[in-house]
Order: sequence, then C-alpha cells, then structure tokens
Amino acid sequence: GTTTKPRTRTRQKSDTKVARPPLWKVILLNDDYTPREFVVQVLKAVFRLNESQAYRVMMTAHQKGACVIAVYTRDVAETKAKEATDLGKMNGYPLYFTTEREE
Ligand code: NFA
Repeated sequence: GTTTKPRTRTRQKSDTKVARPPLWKVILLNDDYTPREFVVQVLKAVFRLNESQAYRVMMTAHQKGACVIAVYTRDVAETKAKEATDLGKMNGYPLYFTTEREE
C-alpha cells in the first residue's frame, strides 16, 4: 500500500547552538634591546591598537615580562605574531610575539 516517509522532528530554535572557534592569544614578550617607541609602532600597525592601548601593552610587557595583546582565531593569531616578529627582525631587534590557546 501507500508508504509514508519517516520524518524527524523539526529542529527547534531552542536546540540551536552556534559553534565558536577556539581563540588564541597573541602575547608580547619583553626583551632588553627593542626601543619602547618601536614596540608601540608595531602594536599600532599590526594589532590596530591606538596610542594609549599600545603604550599600556608595551609597558606591561616591559614590567612583567609578557602581555596578552588580543585574541583571534588560530590562523589570524599566528599570522599577526609572525608579521610583528618579522618587523622587529627587519629592523635588527629581537622583538618576539608568541601565541597560546585560550582556556
Ligand atoms: N624592554 C625594552 C626597553 O627597555 C622595551 C620593550 C617592551 C621591549 C616590551 C619588548 C617588549 N627598551
């Protein structure tokens, strides 16, 4: 006879979960040689920080050894860390940015 197609229940809006990608921190490490003003310029150029944000991040790394700049998806975090580190290298400085997965 006539067959009917099994039908799963309509998904309710209340069942919907949006997947958020893991976030990665970009961290500025202190060193003894890179000029403070150069660090500030790199933070403004690569991470789009304004002058006061960049100055505070630079001084925190200077005083504490490291400072989280911002969080991004893994690809963006790794690309920005490399671009910023390369800007230091191109200018003869040991400036270093690393990435770390957020908990
Ligand atoms: N410590 C560096 C100096 O005294 C400045 C600096 C800050 C370098 C933050 C790297 C990161 N010139």
